Amino acid sequence: MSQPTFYITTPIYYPSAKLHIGHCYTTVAADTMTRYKKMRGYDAYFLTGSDEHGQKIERSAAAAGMEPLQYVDGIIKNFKELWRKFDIDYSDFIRTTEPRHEEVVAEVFKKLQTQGDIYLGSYEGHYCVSCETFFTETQVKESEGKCPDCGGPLDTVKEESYFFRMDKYADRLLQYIDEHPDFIQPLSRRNEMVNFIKQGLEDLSISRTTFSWGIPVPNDPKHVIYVWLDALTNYISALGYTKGDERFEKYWPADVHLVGKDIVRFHTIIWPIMLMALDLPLPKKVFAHGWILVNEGKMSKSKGNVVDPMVLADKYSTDALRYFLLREFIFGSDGNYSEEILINRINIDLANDFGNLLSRTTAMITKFQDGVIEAPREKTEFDDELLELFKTVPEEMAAYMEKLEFHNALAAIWKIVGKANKYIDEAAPWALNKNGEKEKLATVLYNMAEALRFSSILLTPFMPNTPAKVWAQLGLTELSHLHTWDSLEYGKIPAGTKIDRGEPIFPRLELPKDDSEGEETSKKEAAKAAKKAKKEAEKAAKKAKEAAENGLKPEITIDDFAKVELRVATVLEAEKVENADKLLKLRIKVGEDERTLVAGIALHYRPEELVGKNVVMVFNLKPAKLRGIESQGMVLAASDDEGNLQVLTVDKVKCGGRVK
Ligand code: ME8
Repeated sequence: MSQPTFYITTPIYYPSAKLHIGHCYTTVAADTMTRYKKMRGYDAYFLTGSDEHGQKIERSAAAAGMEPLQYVDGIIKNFKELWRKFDIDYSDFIRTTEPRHEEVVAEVFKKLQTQGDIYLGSYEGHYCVSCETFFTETQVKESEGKCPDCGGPLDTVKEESYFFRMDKYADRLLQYIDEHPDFIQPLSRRNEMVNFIKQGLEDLSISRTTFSWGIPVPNDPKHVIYVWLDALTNYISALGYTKGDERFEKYWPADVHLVGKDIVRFHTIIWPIMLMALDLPLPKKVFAHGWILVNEGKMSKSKGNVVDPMVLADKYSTDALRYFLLREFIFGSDGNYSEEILINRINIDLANDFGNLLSRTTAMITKFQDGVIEAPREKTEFDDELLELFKTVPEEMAAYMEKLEFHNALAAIWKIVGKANKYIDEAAPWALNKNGEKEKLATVLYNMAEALRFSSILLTPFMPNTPAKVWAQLGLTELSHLHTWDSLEYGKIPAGTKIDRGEPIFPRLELPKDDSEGEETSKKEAAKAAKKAKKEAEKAAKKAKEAAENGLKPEITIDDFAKVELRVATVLEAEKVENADKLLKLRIKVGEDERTLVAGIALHYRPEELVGKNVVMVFNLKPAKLRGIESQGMVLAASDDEGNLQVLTVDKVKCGGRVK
């Protein structure tokens, strides 16, 4: 059987912008997916590159006193350096200024023109140089003369232009979207695009005469080809389309185009229509991820809130950053970034959970078995659950990867990590050692090592460097056949393996000190902040109204939330409240404090089921009398429309712990 192929792309980035973690997000996702597919036996091809033409670049180069190509050359060097630093193992990096690309774009233009899909007309309208996008009169009216996408100034353009007949293909595209439910993802984007197409597509202006930094229109060089028509073609020019290149046959259509949500329209309307006109198959999937926000706003150079990935990479490891990007944010939704969130994620998941598992395992194998992994011998009552996860988690992770749900794939891997840490606490190898139960001890230590091997294999696509560190400490470096997907079977570590305990792989990090205190805020900044606050208040009011209409509570700030003190409480006693079907009276302990609570959960829990549980409660709720009993706080529970109710419990954090 021939090897299955997988072709994935990122957008090609503009070299005028400084790359930030938003760009790394897409690229890390594509790299992870490629590594994962390779691990599963695919011939995976990953394309990225740079989008180097257009008025924006021409202007930036002029401002820097350089020729455009000279200007972009320098920036592309930095791009490549960044990708190297993040272990981005692309198969090809395409620059739209390369002849191999320019030739294909010219050929595509000629073909579409010859078959009558491109015609010469005149364009009068609005153009945003920053977004390199044309806008219709209606769009501009709605945005009060500003760019509807970025809010920046618009140029009024009146010039002779070539047009691409988009409307001709609108029905075919709608039908395609309808017949291919997976084509545009997530679903919300798909609905948005369908509505957009149904409103009617205007013919697209695809050439410009007012600047020259672009690919000339064949036989009419006073026009340059519209930068998006040029850029989108990269996905096929890189494969040698029209050149008889076997890569085109092999990899097209693409399995996934990863894009940010701001450029979905180009990828799910213009691009598919271009492909239909070229009589080429459409990509199987366009997946739009959300934005990484800083203080709820999109990162941009003009706002000065750009987070530089090089700086972060030097401070934290790129493996940790790659993990963070794909674990913290839900691929498809927006998410807020701060250094504090990053550090917490590294500390909790990597230092505490994963790093500690390695430290504990290697420490105990060193101490109790002279640094040798022995064969598992006598079973313990705690083994089964962990061994069951070895069977189920790989497939669970694989299913999430297919759906590009990276955060869930990582959460699945963490089931093994979490369970293994709990397993240590339950099986207590130190006690087995003390009691001379060597047979069981060997089993527990072996299973801990296997948990590390399994999780490291599954983490390989996400963190290209960390697994090697684990192999080294477990003494498995030379046994590369135990690092593969196919080796995900319990019991593969040979008995007698000598481990090599090393330093913690993810040391705990300190949160940075807040140095904003004492900073002088200039009047200008204060005015700007006031304006922003007003705008935010208006936005919040609008959101609250919408939320109320949808039966939801209004949005709150983190400060609102911080007023609620949530704590872990152990239930000491529980009994029914007389003459009240739904109420249970609980005696709980929170740290040193003992309290009485009344909870409306009697239809879902028998009193004895709750005793000993660590529940989550609102600690600073004003006491209230219920059926004559003073309830000092409230137990949290989740419920759904089907009448299920479940009290929130935690199993690792001790009584008195805080919930944030
Ligand atoms: O749009 N969070 O290039 P570009 C997440 N050249 N993603 C972000 C982001 C953020 N804060 N900021 C930007 C272009 N992005 C075109 C593409 S493809 C044929 C041509 C993402 O340099 C953004 O959503 O502006 C988009 O996917 C990519 O970075 C855009 O980079």
